[in-house]
Amino acid sequence: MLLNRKILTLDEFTIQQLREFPHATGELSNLLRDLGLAAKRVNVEVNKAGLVDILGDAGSTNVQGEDVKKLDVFANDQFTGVLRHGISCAGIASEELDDYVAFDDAVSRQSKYVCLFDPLDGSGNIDVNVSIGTIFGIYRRVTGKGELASKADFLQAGINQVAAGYIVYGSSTMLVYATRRGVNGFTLDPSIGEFTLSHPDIKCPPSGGIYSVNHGNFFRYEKGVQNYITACQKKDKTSGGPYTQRYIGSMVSDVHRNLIKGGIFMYPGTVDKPKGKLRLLYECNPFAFIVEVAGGKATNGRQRILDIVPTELHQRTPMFIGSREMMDELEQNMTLS
Ligand code: P6P
Repeated sequence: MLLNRKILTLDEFTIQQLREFPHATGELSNLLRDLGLAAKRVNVEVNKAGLVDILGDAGSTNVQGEDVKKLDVFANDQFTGVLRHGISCAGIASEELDDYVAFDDAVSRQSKYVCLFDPLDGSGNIDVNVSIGTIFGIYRRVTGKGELASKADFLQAGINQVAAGYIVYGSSTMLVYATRRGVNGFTLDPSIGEFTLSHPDIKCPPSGGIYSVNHGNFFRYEKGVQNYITACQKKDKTSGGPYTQRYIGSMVSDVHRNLIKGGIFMYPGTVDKPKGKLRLLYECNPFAFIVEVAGGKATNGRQRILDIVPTELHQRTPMFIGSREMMDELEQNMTLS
């Protein structure tokens, strides 16, 4: 039963979904509400990043060997904190933390989910005011309720995700999340401080005219990828083009745009970095889940992203994701070469 209002908040939407599953415990709704709360707190700091000395390196470097910006640390603390003090999460893994964290208290030990996230992806763009984002994936734990979460809970194939989503801190702040029932987008309404349903039932167009890739690495990509990029540049009206190249350098923004408008995002491996740059567990798996539910595809060039069985928390993978027909054309080029 839809409430007698057009605008649903995130909480109202998740509770409405819950009402359709009487046996559901409400833990997933609680977890999504917790993530929404942390996102609102991060959004406040992101919006004023240029005004206070929250910019600049925190002096440390994270497991990726990258300079850590203070906002990275703040965002990580916010998402870790709300999940630790919630009632739905047994533990977390984060781009900013060397290892996973099992929440060792009686309530968390009884929780049935674990959450993996990149608290602030694209943080290199903070200082130049380019949009950045948070990416998260939610899994049912494989260890028993009452036990401490273990690494096995986090090293699950992406196909096991119960839900996945992202927040994009851009011209407006949006939270998009997917369950197997669909993908829905919520825009933060500052007047009431709530995420409100703005993009119901998002579908990825089967094709599009946007391709996103870092051209600077073109001659380091394998031949099939080079051939596909060249084919994108040669598209004309008779072959479904011309295509446009759009690459912000912030995965959340690039993939979000392509999800809505249709397109393909590529972060291929290179000669010197065959696994590419992007992280499987908390960058690629969540987006692969979301885009597949919306009707698109996501592979590492040879295998479905969601089928990859992880061996390490921070392992990298080449990433190709987007509209189904564009992905099929890419795969044909990679097979032929
Ligand atoms: P490059 C940001 O650092 C990030 O992880 C993604 O958000 C983005 O798509 C990618 O790296 C950009 O990497 O090497 O093209 O600058």
